[in-house]
Amino acid sequence: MVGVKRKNQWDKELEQLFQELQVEEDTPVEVIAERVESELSTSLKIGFFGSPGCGKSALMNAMIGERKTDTKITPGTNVTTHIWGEDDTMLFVDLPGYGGLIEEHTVDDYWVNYDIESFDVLLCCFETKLNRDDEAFFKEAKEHGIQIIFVRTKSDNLYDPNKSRRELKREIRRHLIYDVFGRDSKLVFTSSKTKLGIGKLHDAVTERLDAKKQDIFYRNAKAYSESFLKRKSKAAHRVVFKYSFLAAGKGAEYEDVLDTAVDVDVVTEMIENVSDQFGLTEERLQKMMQEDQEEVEDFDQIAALSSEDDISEQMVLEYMAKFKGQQRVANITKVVPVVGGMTAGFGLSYYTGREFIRSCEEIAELILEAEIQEKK
Ligand SMILES: Nc1nc2c(ncn2[C@@H]2O[C@H](COP(=O)(O)OP(=O)(O)O)[C@@H](O)[C@H]2O)c(=O)[nH]1
Ligand SMILES: [Mg+2]
Repeated sequence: MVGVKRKNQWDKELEQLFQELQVEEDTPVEVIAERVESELSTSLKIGFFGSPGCGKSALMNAMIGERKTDTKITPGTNVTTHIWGEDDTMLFVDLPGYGGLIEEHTVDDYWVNYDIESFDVLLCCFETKLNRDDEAFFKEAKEHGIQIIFVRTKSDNLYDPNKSRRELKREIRRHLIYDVFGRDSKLVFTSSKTKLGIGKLHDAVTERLDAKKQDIFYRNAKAYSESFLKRKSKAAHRVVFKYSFLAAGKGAEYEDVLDTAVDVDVVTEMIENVSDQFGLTEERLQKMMQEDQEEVEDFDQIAALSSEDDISEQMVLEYMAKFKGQQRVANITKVVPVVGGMTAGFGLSYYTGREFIRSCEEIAELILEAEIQEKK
């Protein structure tokens, strides 16, 4: 029953996506390509403000899940931008805080030099307390309508022999945040060491984003809960849509093995992209191989496709070939209004991506369960 429900859900999503993109029977391929590109080219920019050593880098890793990153340093500043996602869509900007300002910068020009208005969310990280400059800065940011979340880092260290953790948290919340910034301020206690509060921080971030940017966050951030994982799958779906469209579009070659015109190179990129979004690293997969791999159908094949080394087109071709000629692929094709010879290739690529997401989700669920179990 679950399978049937899920299938209908997927098809509904596909239809909805076509509606959103205003794709009709006779929409030219170039126009659709353009819409698909713009659909996924939005970027999300999150700022991490705080003094050096307060735990910003560790927090980023906890939020993302120890994945490889590209970094870019803005000349003349101490600003490092960490970039994740396809088309550089998720940016974590390491803001130095006033303690890390380089000589020629002052607190006064921080706002302009660090382009504060450009952030979707600003995480104000602190370990013990905020200084007066920080307070003034965040009051101003709040007045400008910038979304701020206060993050008390290293909360595993929260300890006082005479007070409970709860009391300590309440005091911090009241005295450092509510009394200074108002009761509508958001404070999250996190520990990058124990991962305490990271899921809560994810929720706080997504609550402050519009649907498109939420999608970017769900795709790129590490799941700490089943509900986050579900949203991740849903968001991954859009990426699969994009790649399927590109794989079946112009330049796709007729593939004998698959009996359709499809660009296997693009599908390979899609597979890499999706596995990256689910954080299926070599290390995690290795661990699973020893434990409960029999719970996942075709685990070895999925693991090979998710490995961090280059995936061969041959492997992808074999994986795709399994779905060739299936009724369910034909069902997708029926939903696709695109004319021309690309419909079959789209259906097969899309179905492949969707099945791959499903397998990744299953594996990620098992990893998540194991991680939760470890903590107990
Ligand atoms: N106990 C504990 N230590 C942490 C935590 N996060 C970071 N640290 C430690 O604090 C130091 C500075 O962390 P880092 O992330 O580099 O701070 P940054 O300079 O703000 O990027 C490192 O030695 C980390 O190991 C945490 O959640 N708990
Ligand atoms: Mg750092």
